[in-house]
Amino acid sequence: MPTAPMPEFPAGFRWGVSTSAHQIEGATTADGRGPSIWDTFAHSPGRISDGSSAEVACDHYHRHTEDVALLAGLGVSAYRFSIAWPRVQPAGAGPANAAGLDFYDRLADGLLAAGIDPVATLYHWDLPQPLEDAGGWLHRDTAARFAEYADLTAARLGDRVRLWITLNEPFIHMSLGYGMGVHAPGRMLLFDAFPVAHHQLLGHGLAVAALRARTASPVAIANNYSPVRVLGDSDADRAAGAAYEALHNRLFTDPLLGRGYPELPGFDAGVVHPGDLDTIAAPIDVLGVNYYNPTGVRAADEESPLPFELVPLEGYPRTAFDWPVAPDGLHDLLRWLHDTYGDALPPIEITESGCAYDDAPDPDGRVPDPDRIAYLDGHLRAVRAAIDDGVDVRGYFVWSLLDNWEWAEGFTKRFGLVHVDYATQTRTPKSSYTWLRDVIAASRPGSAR
Ligand code: PNW
Repeated sequence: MPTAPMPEFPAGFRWGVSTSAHQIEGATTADGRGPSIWDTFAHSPGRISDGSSAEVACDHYHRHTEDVALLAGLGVSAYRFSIAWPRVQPAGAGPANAAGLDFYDRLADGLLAAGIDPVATLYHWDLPQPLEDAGGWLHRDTAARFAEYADLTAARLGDRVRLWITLNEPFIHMSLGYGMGVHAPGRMLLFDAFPVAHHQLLGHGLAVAALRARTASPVAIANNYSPVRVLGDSDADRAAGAAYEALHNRLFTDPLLGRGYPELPGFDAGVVHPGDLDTIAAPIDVLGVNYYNPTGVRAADEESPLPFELVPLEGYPRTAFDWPVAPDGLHDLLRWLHDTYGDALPPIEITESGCAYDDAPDPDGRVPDPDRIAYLDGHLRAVRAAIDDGVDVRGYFVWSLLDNWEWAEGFTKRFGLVHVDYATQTRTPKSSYTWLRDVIAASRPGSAR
């Protein structure tokens, strides 16, 4: 699909792709790995739309060499993967399981040999089940356990990981995992899930300190953000927009950047101990931004338990997930972060951006995905426009390298630049892979553009 030439990105701009351990690795009992909350959740009837689990997934645990070759072929300068806590500490506590860390050792070495920076996320939602049995992220002690795990992992990989990311999307983990029960661990606590926010942030702050003691590499967190579109122009609509803004965009950012918690109805400050806010506000080097779409918000009915109502946005094309395709939302979001946090805002890297479509091989064995090309083209231009506005964006990671196990949606949503036939584990680069490869190559210094 022809697109106009991509505008230039600053020298040193980091091009990458992202994955997460539980969505691609499989091998869930290999080499001493313990069970995570997602193993338990997927084996509970009715939780996953296609009844699948991630026991095999993309079998990346055994095929990482082939997958690193796909990364090298794409020409990315970085690869963001996550480390499975239950491989490193099968019971969530105690000494490191060396065999589990060996896998990430091989992966990091393979990446470095291919000239690709390893970017490691410590926690992409796969809590060791024994920690959930003890209360999970509702329990303050989980934050200390997380820092211990960070220390063990950095002791082994600290010399090779080029950027550490503590948590992935703590908002989604809290809201879908503990608030609404549609993700693991499947708890439906609504606003009683707020302690999960604080304990994740506390774990982040403690892990930053643990990482600083082990490595000189930069440290980040990956938050997801959704620019708020207020529908309606009453004071009640605007108040609803502000409430949703506080919940989705500020709850996990204000305290990180030294502002304490935003006002939130139902937030019980009793879990916040003296000193916690200082721990949480430990300086980070990069803010990871995961962006998928904006959110339409208006005032809720009187009877609603929520201080807002979420409304589907009209007038946008939609992905196979029914999410609106809105590159303008990414531009708005980056400006919002810049305007809201000013000098407190560290440099940004887009740590996830991508889309699901029903991609399938054609009779010639190719996988054309013009909608994904249009999606990436639009979102990269939005990043470029934000840079022109003065926002310091240093990198862009596509979600995802491979089609993979999309949590409660099982194998039904394909986000990859590379198609995976799960029956045979055959990988087929889609047309978006070739397109992105060419965009990256054209952006390299010295390329004839
Ligand atoms: C992110 N929402 O999750 C995750 O970091 C990835 O693991 C996941 O595969 C990817 O986005 C695509 O879903 C999200 O409901 C899950 O708004 C749900 C939402 C957003 C992000």
